[in-house]
Parts: sequence; structure tokens; C-alpha cells
Amino acid sequence: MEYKRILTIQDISCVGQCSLTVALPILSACGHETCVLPSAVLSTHTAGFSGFTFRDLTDDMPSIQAHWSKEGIQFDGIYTGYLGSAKQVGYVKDILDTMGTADAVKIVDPAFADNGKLYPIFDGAYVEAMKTLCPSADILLPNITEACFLTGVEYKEAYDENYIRKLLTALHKAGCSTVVLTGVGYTPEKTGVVVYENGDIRYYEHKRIAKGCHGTGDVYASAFTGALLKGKTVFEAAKLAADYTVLCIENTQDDPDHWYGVKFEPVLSKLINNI
Ligand code: PXL
Repeated sequence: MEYKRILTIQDISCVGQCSLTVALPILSACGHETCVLPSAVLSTHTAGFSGFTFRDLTDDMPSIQAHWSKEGIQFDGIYTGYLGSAKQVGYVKDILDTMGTADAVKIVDPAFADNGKLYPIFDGAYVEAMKTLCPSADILLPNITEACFLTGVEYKEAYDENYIRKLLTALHKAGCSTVVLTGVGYTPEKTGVVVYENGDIRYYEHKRIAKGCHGTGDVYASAFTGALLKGKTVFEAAKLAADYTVLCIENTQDDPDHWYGVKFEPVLSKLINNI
């Protein structure tokens, strides 16, 4: 049985079901050894809670990496998400470039914006730094907002296939080889993911659940990484992760008190069975 060692770099939001509290259980449940590098520690995530604490761990990164190098530690997969600062993006780029095994898979979820807007702690300098990270990724997992910030293409709420093709071409020019673009829907009832690989574009469409939920990007990226490292193709992993994310939203939508994340744990077995 394949047993891969994955490093995931993203924040710990102590409460809020996102980032490491989602990635670690999902990747472990998929059967991978999961190592973590926390980018920051927050009391909660920043989408809907006010007064959250934020401890930036940027300055710890070089010594952690140096220790791993001294120990000869390498990773079969490196998956990055929400990072702590523009300076940190430089350190993470070095980790992507140097800490993988010869055939390591590197997955970057830009995780800095949604619905046309940057998340609260980020600014233009952070976006510029993220542009330098893209060429170090084998697979980029942006939503449409992030793809627009990374390419300068105008953000649109309503669009057609030509617009999506333009975004993918612009991302490719920016150095992204394979792209899984999330949240692409052409009708009110459906949404889906577009996979851009070797110049080919494939679309997996599935039902759109009216209620948008926080943390679904992290659930999606973690399930995608877990499935890919289990030997699924990029398109198969994109599809499995989409189906799992829909299940997580369905499992949460009837509980108004659970506005801050999705109840992904009770349906994890469905993801594992499909992998
Ligand atoms: O789910 C993305 C995410 C991760 N981490 C933190 C966030 C968000 C989205 O807002 O605030 C801290």
C-alpha cells in the first residue's frame, strides 16, 4: 500500500473548521503521513468572527526548515494554503523548491480572496508575493477571485466559457502549469470545477447548494490532495473532492448555528470509500 508523507503549510485557526484543522484530519484519513508547518495561529478564522487574535509564525520558518534539512527530511507532497505574510511566501517558495523528493507533487491553494475581495489581513503586496509562488506549484487551486488577482483579469460575477478560457490562459502565462479552478458555474442551479492540464480544459459540473459555507475551499483542497496522492488523476481527484465538498455542505446546511464551517467529519468515510 502506498504511504506518502505530505507537508501542509497553512494557519491554525483554533476554532472555525478551516486550514490545518481540516487538512490534517482529511489527509490522515486518506491514509497519508501528514506533517504540518503552521503559518500563523489565530483564535478563529477571519470570515465572520470579530476581534480574532493573530500570531504570525514567519520568523520560525527558516529554523524549522533548517532542522528538517539537517535531519534529511523530505516530502512526497507539499500542499500550501493560507499563509501569514508576504515575507513568509518567500520562505514557502524555498520549501516548495527544495524540500520535496525527486517526484514530489506540489499543490498551491492561493487562499487569499473570495467573492471579488481579499481576505481581511491581505493586501497588494501579498498578492504580488503569491504571484512568485505560482511557478513553484505543479498544481494551482484558485477560485475565480484569486485567479483574477493573480492575472489582472477583471473579476466578474456572471461569465461564459470564453471568460474562463481567458483566465486559464492568463494563469498559464503567469507560470501555472496545471490549474484546478473552483467555483465555476454557468447556471443558477449548477457549479463545478475546471481542470486545465497540458493545454486541455475539462469541466466537472455538479449541483450548487444555495447556502454558501465557510471553509469549503480548504475541505476541497485537502480532499483533492488526499485523493491525488493516492494515485488518482488530477481530474479524478478534482471530481472526488467536489462530490465530497457537496456532501459536507449538505450535512451542514440545516444547522443555522453552524455558520462558520462545514461538518466534514461525519461524512469522511464517504470520501475514503471513494478513494
Ligand atoms: O478558509 C480560508 C481561510 C483560512 N484561514 C483563515 C481564514 C480563511 C478565510 O477567511 O480567515 C484564518
